[in-house]
Parts: sequence; C-alpha cells; structure tokens
Amino acid sequence: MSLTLYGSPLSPFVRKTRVVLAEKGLDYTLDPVNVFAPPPEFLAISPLKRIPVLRDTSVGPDATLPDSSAICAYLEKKQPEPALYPDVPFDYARALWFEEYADSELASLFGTGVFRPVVVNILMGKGPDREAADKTMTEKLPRLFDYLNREIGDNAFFVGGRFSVADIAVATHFVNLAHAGYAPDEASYPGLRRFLTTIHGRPSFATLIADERKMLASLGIAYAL
Ligand SMILES: N[C@@H](CCC(=O)N[C@@H](CS)C(=O)NCC(=O)O)C(=O)O
Repeated sequence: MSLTLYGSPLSPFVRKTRVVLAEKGLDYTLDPVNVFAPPPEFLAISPLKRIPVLRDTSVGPDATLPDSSAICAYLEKKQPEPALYPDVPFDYARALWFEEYADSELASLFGTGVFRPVVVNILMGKGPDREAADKTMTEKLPRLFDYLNREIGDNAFFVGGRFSVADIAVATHFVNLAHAGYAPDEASYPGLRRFLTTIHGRPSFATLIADERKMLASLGIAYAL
C-alpha cells in the first residue's frame, strides 16, 4: 500500500482527508500521531507541527504532503473518479470557499470553544467545562449556523447540486461538535440539520464516526444527541 496518513482520528482535518480517501476507494494506512507530543520524525515532515500529513511512496520514499486541503487536492488529481471538486469554474471556486470557511472559522470556534473544553478536557483528566461550551453555542455559533443554514437552503449539497469537498469540509467539523454533545438546533436550522444527517450517514463518514464513538465511549465519553 503506497499511502500513509499521519494523524489522529479525532482531528477534523484528518477525518476530512480519510473521507476523501474512502469516497475515492483509495487504500491507506493510518499512522497515529499525537500532535501534542509528536516524534521528531513527524516534525521533519510537518513544518507547522500539524496533522494530517500524507506520504505517497509510489511517488518516492520522501514524498510527503502536509495540510488537508493540499492532500485532498492531490488525491483528486491522483484518483479523479469520483470527482469531488466541481468542473464549473464558479462552482469550483465556491467549493474552495466553503472548504476554507470550514477549515478556518468552524475549526477555530468549534475546536477552541466546544471540543476542547469538553472532550479534550476529559481526555486530559479534567472535568468538562460545559459552561464554556454552552456560552460558545449560544453566543458565537448562531452566526455560523445561520450562514450555513441559509446557504444550504433546501439543497442536498452546498455547491452545484453534487456532493463535493465543500460538503466534506463542512460536515467533518460538526462531527467534533457532536462528540462533545452539541448540534445546531433543529427548529432554528432545519436545512443544516438535514444536510448533516445525510452527509454523516454516508458510509465514508458513518464508518469513521462509529469507530470514533466506540473509542470515546471506551474512555467514558458518550453523548447521545
Ligand atoms: N490547515 C491545516 C490545519 C490542521 C490542524 O490545525 N490540525 C490540528 C489538529 S485538528 C493540529 O495539528 N494542531 C496541532 C497544533 O496546532 O499544534 C489542515 O488543513 O491540515
């Protein structure tokens, strides 16, 4: 097998990349990396000290790529079918916009405001800081949920009427929210909730979510939504 993905399953960026690999039917090995205590050989291939990093030995023994967006774009060229980036120029750019929005805005607010105070706290042996997470949910996230709910409208997908990297990039961050026991309110954001149910139900997502839940449950973290 020529592809190795370095990273931890709970990272939304690692999950985004794993979903793309699964959707394209590409086999790979997941090499777990604890990014908070990375081994020196990982630092050599990740200049920003971040996961994921992909190695493709079919290109060469030292062919490594950091960054989920660079990796997903590479996989699209390596294995064009099924296409996960739209062909139409404007749709293509909109898909990249949603990917960027998700990887910056959603990642930062969900990560520091909800996932870290709840799940990471528990993993580090501290109690969950529900007050901090609740505050993020009520004060910071409605603006993001409003935007996404408006953009998805009655559509199944964010761009061009087809499943794309935009949907994967948005949906992966909501898995981390769910792991902490939170989801956008159904009555206020029906389109967004419908979208998430559908996308998280795809085999590419559902398999990973089930494995992650099992792992979290074994550590005493299980929130029913
Ligand atoms: N833009 C990067 C972001 C990756 C990222 O921030 N990964 C987090 C884990 S979810 C990480 O490695 N954090 C470690 C750190 O910032 O020190 C990507 O898309 O891969």
